[in-house]
Amino acid sequence: MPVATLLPFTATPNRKSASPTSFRLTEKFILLLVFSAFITLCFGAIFFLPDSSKLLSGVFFHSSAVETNTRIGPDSGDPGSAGNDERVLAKIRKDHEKALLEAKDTLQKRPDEIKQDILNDKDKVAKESLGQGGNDVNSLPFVEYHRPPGATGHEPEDPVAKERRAKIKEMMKHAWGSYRRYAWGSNELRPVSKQGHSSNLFGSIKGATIVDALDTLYIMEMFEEFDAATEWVEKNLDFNVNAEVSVFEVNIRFVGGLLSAYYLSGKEVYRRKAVELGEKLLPAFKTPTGIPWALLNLKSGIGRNWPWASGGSSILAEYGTLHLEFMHLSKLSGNPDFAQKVMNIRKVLNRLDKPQGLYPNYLNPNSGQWGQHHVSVGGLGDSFYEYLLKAWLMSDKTDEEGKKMYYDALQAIETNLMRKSSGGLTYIAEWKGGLLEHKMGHLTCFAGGMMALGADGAPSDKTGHQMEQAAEIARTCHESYARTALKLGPEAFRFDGGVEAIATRQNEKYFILRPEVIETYMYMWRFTHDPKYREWGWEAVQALEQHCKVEGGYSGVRDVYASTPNHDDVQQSFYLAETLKYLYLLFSDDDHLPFDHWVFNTEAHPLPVIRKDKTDIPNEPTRLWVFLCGAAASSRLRPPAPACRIVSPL
Ligand code: DMJ
Repeated sequence: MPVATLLPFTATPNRKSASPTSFRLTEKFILLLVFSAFITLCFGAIFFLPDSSKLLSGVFFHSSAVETNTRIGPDSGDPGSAGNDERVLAKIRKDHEKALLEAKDTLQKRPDEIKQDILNDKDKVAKESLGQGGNDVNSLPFVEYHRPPGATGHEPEDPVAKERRAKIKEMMKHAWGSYRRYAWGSNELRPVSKQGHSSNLFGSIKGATIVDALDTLYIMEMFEEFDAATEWVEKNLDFNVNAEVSVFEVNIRFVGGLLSAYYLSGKEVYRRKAVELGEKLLPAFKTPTGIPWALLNLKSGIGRNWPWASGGSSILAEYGTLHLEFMHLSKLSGNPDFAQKVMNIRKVLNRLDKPQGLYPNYLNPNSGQWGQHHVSVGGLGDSFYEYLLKAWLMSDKTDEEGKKMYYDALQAIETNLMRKSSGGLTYIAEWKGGLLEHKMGHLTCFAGGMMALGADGAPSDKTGHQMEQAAEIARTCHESYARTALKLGPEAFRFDGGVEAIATRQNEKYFILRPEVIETYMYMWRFTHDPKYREWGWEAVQALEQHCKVEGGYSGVRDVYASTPNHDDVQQSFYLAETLKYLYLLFSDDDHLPFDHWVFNTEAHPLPVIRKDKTDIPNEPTRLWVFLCGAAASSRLRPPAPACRIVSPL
């Protein structure tokens, strides 16, 4: 059948005039069939033909959207596609369910659990604000800087004090100027041979004298020198070294020095460097107990203990002298790790039995057990006790745990270690498994100052007694100087074999410019204003000038009992950090670095008291907003939208 015959309305010459009524029944049926088939086809086309606009855009308009989709493939989440709509809907549904579950969960929690969750979130955000892994010190949180009171002083009215104070500044100029001339950038100066000196305590970190002296330069208002030192720190102080350092020494001198320089000057570089170095020290705490290693390779993060330490132990005066600096590092960085690490040290110590209430100097970081039972308030033990007291003072007297540990320890020391010689000199002996060695180190002489500082807070009316003990220790230590030829104190002195406050062994007769005796004079002067302490300090100044001063700086001496000095050719960095600073403060008025605002770390670096009412401290680096929007709890560093209910800042 020709096609033309199947088309009902196609005119053909012979049918043009034909009437429809003239179709036969079969023809009508065929026409109906064709017509309905055509309608079905058109209707179906609506559903099955591709979308023309898309088809056209794909063919004629090479749009970027199409290109992008082609590149990233069919599952790329094209929001226009039906599959993606499905996925988006599914995600919304899932998030909604999750939020409901979380809200339900939160409602079932106890308030303390909710608080802990908030703190965890806060920690997390604080860490994130430090960058990945908490290591990016360039992204430290913003801290508003407020200089604590008394960063610089003024000339004393008393003409003698004024003149003596000026003299000590001259001494600092000589020590610093010589270092700058002969050893700039080295850790220390050899003042006799006029060259640099590096102790392996600092690995290959450089510039110990610069960092240790920063705050002394500042408080003596040697600002030109301070600026030169700042420039050196900015350009040269580098902690990216593949070297093993003493965690304790690096902490007290470098971290402490940088923190003080920050608090005195407000210069950000010091905060940044302190936190950077602090982060580098954290791997030292990777031990089974969290008691840190003594030595740490700053690159590999591998730690170990001094090979000579009893049974692989860590040393009390080392792991116990991190607290002040680490609390400030947490404050300035927003990273709670520092504080947690040092608080954990206390936890370990508080779990252990203490022989007669005493703390042995050796503790194994793997087993958490004491090593040899050797107790000392001098070398190996000293600054642990100092930091317990100062942690309490630095916390604005809120750290009750530190306070209790200090006064309990002091009581045990008084009972078991403090003795009076037949000549009436009070001293602090060393304790070895229950037996006393009647020897007192120069280092132990700091205890006079510590006891004076703590006397005011002593329990059960012991304030007066502790002040008396402090004064007795100061007197004994002064005697140890007065009984030498050079009027400088030996490294250790004994109360046995018929002698009192005298070194009997050749290897204990040296003086290396240490500060502890002068430190005690300074505290005693501040608390009593008894002029003898200034006189004793002045005697030490004269001896230093006479026997330690050389053309190229100041040097230690090998034998304080010899009539002429034999120089050891080292100008220790603590001479500038501590000895000269304490002398300067001894002849300054009490409002210079006042004790109610500042606490000195064990290297004499002043750190501000952290106020409980947060009034004068630059230490609120992060403010975390925790809020409820609908049912979902969230947290972030900015305030939430007004519609949300704020749960915290707490
Ligand atoms: C300083 O580094 C510190 O005072 C430390 O606590 C003990 N020894 C020296 C100074 O003698």
